[in-house]
Amino acid sequence: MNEILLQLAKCVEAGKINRISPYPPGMKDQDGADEITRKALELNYKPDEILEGALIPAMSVVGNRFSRKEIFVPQMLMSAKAMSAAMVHLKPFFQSGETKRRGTFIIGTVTGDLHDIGKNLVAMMVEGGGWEVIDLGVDVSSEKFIKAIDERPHAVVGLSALLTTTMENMRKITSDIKAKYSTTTVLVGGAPVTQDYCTKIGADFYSPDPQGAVNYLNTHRG
Ligand code: B1M
Repeated sequence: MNEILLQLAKCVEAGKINRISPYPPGMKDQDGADEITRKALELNYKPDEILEGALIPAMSVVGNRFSRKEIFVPQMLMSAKAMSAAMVHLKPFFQSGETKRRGTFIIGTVTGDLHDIGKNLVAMMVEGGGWEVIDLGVDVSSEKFIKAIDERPHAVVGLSALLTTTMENMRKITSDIKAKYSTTTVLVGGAPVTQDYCTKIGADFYSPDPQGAVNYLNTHRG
């Protein structure tokens, strides 16, 4: 891999956001994902080259380390933040349509549920996997999901729930979505959710962690 892309990938893997960020201590006073992405664009690297050649592989390394329990939520959050700092510079190119994304992923925490830490991680990792992400936030009803799908009918949908009570709302949301858009793929996740539950409610895929969702999207839809 080219030197500057390697440097950028290293920042994302380590969670080095920008020069002033004190984390990780071993990279103090060094440029972070923010500065290096800006530099790469100034050197005429293409946004998709930066995304595909540095950010996506780095986030994939991070996601796999998290799945193997080699790192934990705080480290993964720092990596996701470093990736977001890089994406700030790339987003204008993607939004202008100059550079293509792999697809659109609509995500939200289901009706009645206000937990968003896991959902945000999934959103960040999927964005790091090269997808456009529409984050509908928390306490999201069937109507709100369907309105978002109306606007992007080819999108894949992700539902997150953290409570055994609100998990039941996944069933209704999945069936409401499927009633209107039978071919829309619905992914489910969150601490109380299981593969068995996913199958029972007619959702398409269950992942216990963000990387599983990214792998599924990139293998089956990307
Ligand atoms: Co709440 N809470 N909480 N809470 N809370 C839990 C979930 C609980 C297990 C704590 C406990 O009692 N031990 C319990 C649920 C019990 C149950 O239903 N079985 C609980 C409760 C009861 C409640 C309240 C009802 C408390 C009350 O008011 N009496 C209340 C409910 C509010 C509501 O939602 N309506 C409540 C409120 C809150 C806070 C607001 C204070 C806060 C949320 C802040 C926020 O999210 N902004 C909070 C928190 C922080 C927690 C705990 C401590 C941590 C949750 C978390 O963020 N985990 C939690 C106890 C615990 O887990 N130790 C607890 C870290 C996060 C990275 O993991 O969200 O599981 P997680 O996401 C993972 C995976 O599940 C997966 O990827 C992530 C990374 O691996 N994943 C997906 C998630 N979504 C996915 C989607 C996918 C794929 C993977 O595809 C689409």
